[in-house]
Amino acid sequence: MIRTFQQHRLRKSQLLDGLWDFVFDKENIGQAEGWQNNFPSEHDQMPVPACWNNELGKFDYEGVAWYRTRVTLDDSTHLRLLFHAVMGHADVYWNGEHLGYHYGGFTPFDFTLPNVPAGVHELVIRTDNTLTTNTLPYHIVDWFHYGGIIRPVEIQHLPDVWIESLRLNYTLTGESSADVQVRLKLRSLCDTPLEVPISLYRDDEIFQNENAYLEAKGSTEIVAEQTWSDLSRWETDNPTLYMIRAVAGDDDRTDRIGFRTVETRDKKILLNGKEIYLQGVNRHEEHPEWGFAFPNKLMTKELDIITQMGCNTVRGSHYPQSEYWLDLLDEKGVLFWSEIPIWGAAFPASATDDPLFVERAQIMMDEMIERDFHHPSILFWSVHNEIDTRSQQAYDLSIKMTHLVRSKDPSRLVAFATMHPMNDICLGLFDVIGINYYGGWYFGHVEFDEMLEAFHKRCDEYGAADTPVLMTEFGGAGIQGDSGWEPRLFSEDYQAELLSKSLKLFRSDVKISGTYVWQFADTRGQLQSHLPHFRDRARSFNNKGLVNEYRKPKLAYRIVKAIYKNQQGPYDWGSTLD
Ligand code: ADA
Repeated sequence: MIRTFQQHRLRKSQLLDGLWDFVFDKENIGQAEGWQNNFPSEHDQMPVPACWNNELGKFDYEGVAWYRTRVTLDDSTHLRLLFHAVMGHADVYWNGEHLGYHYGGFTPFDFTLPNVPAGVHELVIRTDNTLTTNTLPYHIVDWFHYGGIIRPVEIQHLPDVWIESLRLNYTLTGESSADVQVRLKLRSLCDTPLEVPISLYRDDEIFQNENAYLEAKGSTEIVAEQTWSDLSRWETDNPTLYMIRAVAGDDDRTDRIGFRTVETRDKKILLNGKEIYLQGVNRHEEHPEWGFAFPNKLMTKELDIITQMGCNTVRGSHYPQSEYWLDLLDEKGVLFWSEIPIWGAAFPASATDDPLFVERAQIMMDEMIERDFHHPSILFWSVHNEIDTRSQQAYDLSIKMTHLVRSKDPSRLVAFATMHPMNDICLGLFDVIGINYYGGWYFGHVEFDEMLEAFHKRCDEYGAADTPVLMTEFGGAGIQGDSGWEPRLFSEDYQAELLSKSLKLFRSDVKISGTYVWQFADTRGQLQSHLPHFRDRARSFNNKGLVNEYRKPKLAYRIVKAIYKNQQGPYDWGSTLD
């Protein structure tokens, strides 16, 4: 399942999950040798979706790899090939013909093939997960950069007229009423003009019927505007959701929406007009056995573990997470911070001058917003993490990215995470500021007090006096099982103490509106023996998780839970830290 609900009842769709033929192309000769037509006879097999690095003998391969599968059609049909996520560069071939290229990793792309004859067809994909100076992420990055087809590939059978997109925009006009605008984009694959009946449904009740006329191979857009009443707001403790469905002739599409407002005032974040304090964790969608191809089944448990510790929010560090996860957040009323993988701690300011880098960032951001627009759980679109926001280059990039986000979706807050809070020149450009600060780990002790005071003054000077501030990262490593009588670096005790002290400090600062602990679970680091980076990562993991990589709790989980749930008792470190 891509989503937690059925998206199509009329449109036939099938996931091409399973074992595909697979071969590495270490010398990058496949295209020159025409592997798209002549797939090497000596090949392996690889599950789809999956990351190749999780299979034996393929752990640290970065580079080009080819996949092949066959699709058998009983009847001639129009097809849509939908790739939910392929890491890096992807070239897609259908019976040897190049359908197109996509660069990305965590967002979907598709191809439409009209009038495909019955029979057996060959689908070949060339992927390349190589990181360079203009990829997202940059080639030095603090997580394991897996390769492969990480999310399902779907084939959909399209009728002559199909629904290309369904978009619902709304403005809340009262406690339970909204002005709603539904935009439906239709496309025709037919050689002659056509008329199709359209029906729009709210929770299975029709609210609009009309006909659409399409020229031969043409497209059209239907816009329906209505006032809806009797609506319940999507609240964290009562996350009411509404299904919205469009039927156009023989095609249909369902999506889901929740009605809520999000805004900021006097450094506070307001959900449905009420101030909300955010208690969260950073989550990589990663697991040592599955890499980025995180199974749906584990997401349910993951979210239970997160909500049981008193979290009302998750930061999707550092890339667009799967739609299934976002659906679960919508259903549980958990707020989400969504971002693209501009992870800048290791790159020079000049790296963002490269127009290809900027273009890739804009496309990825655009695709993420396009895909996830309806999720009520998403409050923040975050445009970059830890780039050199002291520089003019970062300022210019921030202008471009914030313009893009605001033009695509003015209904949410535009955010970023800074690692240079004291010298940041971009503070005034955003709706929300995130601070990543590793006092007590990479440097010094947990002494944020003075720094925060000076930072708040800087915000006043840079036009961000009223902008909410979130602590988007803080923490330290604790190796699960390493506990003792004293809080030594890398022990569970040190990590727990550091987080406890940090949280108490942040929570006592009225100018901070929330905290995201770094991080929910231990994650594989980019550590490879031939590379010089991150050599302080014990076990080749980033060990700052509240739970280990198999989601087993550390002491820090219980400490943070006690603080987030305002519990007193054995897990309250209380005055021993002062
Ligand atoms: C940064 C970064 C994280 C992680 C963290 C750490 O703040 O954003 O991805 O690398 O540091 O563990 O050092």
